[in-house]
Amino acid sequence: MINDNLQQKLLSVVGIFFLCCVVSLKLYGQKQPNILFISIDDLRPQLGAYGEQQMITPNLDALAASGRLFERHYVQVPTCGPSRACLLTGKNVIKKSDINHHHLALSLAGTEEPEYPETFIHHLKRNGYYTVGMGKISHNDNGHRKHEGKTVLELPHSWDKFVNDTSSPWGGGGLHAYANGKRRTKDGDNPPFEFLDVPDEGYPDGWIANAATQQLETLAEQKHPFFMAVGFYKPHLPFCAPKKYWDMYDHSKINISPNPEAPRGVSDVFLHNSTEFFGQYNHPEQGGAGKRLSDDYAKDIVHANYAATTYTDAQVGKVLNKLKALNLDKNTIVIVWGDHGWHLGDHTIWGKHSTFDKALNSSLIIKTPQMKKSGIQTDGLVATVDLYPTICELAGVSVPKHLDGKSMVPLLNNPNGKGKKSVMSYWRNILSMRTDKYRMAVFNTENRQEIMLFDHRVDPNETENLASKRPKIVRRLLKKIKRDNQRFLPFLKQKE
Ligand SMILES: [Ca+2]
Repeated sequence: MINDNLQQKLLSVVGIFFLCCVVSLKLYGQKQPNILFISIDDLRPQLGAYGEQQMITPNLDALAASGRLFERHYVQVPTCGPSRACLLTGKNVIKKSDINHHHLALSLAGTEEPEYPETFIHHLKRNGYYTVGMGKISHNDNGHRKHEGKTVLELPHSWDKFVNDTSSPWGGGGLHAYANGKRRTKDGDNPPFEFLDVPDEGYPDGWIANAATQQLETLAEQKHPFFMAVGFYKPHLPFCAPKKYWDMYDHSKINISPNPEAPRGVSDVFLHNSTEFFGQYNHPEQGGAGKRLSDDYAKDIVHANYAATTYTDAQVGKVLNKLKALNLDKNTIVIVWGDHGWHLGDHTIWGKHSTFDKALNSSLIIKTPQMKKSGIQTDGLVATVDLYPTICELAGVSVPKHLDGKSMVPLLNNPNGKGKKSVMSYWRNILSMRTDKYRMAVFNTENRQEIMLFDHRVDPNETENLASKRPKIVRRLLKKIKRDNQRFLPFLKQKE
């Protein structure tokens, strides 16, 4: 028997509990976080925060110091469009034809609104978020494409608003841009880098930063939580920025790649001739697979890449400072994502499009309000497809079924937590898998199989292929690749 006094006490406790629930839900409702998503084109993990002493990236470093830096974030495809498609849909590519810059936009532009969300942005929009984008997010630099004679959004149902300032010298967008409204042309004189003495708005990312800060002022007045995506173009080729960013670096102290030679024992199928770099820009020297450039010219290019990265860092700083000035930083999640890595002469490659770590490992920083253990980086393995469920969890919205990724929130809460056991990446006839210790890539056609294996515990720069020396590990990892991937290269052979 419960006496009256105890019963009253119990009822009071239950009442207080329910009141607390209602109050906290209300508070939660009011405080549903905003999300600022910044994508930076071709940003390899080359920031001061990643231990790159030469880099001048104070704004991204400060973000990492108050958020979580992911040291081992791997993209699924080492090129712009497909990597962004994996980010946006939370799904791996399933066939070689998916590896096309316009694959996602071609499948979505002009379509009716589907029941299953077209992207995570669409999902946020359906769940109370006001969504706004600008710059290079899906693939095209202004978020639009031609479809049946009309200009339509690449992601037709994801955006409440897509900002594209056509009054800019480039008429909006800004991919492959030079100063004064010029762009790379098919047969023209296209220098790989340019540093004119112009203000930040002399190149397109200055315009993107201004659009983003103006947009934040509008968003600060709105009641709905917002998702804002800002897509910066640099350091994608051509490496361009106002001259002051070039001048910040002492040219004599620029280091070239620590692993400029092709790795020992690696088949040619894993190397390439850097056709984007050598084919689309004019150079005083010509390189190619297995052929190094002179150290002097390599130094010029590395210097240019660093300066273009510093320029973008400064634009990111403008956006983050505005977020703070508007007092939005207290309730805004900030994510900075690089769409893939880049070989700055590593392995004789100048560009992306490879299945080495240098092309697949890219920058990722996430900062959430009231983050625990902020400023401590994590070496847990994560994949780009993991961002979709991560963002859903942070935003407090449901996670759709059939995603290929896994939430990174445990690593946001505890940098020492465990990441994934492996991350798979895809490129033409190659599957490449990163585990805690190894990277193994398999080139596979119906007539030929080639394998490369690197032990990252002793060879982080991937200089020696160990596939023939470690047959047991190759067998084990090949089995795992076969098990984890059944769609992309379905005829993958098992080594006996
Ligand atoms: Ca890119």
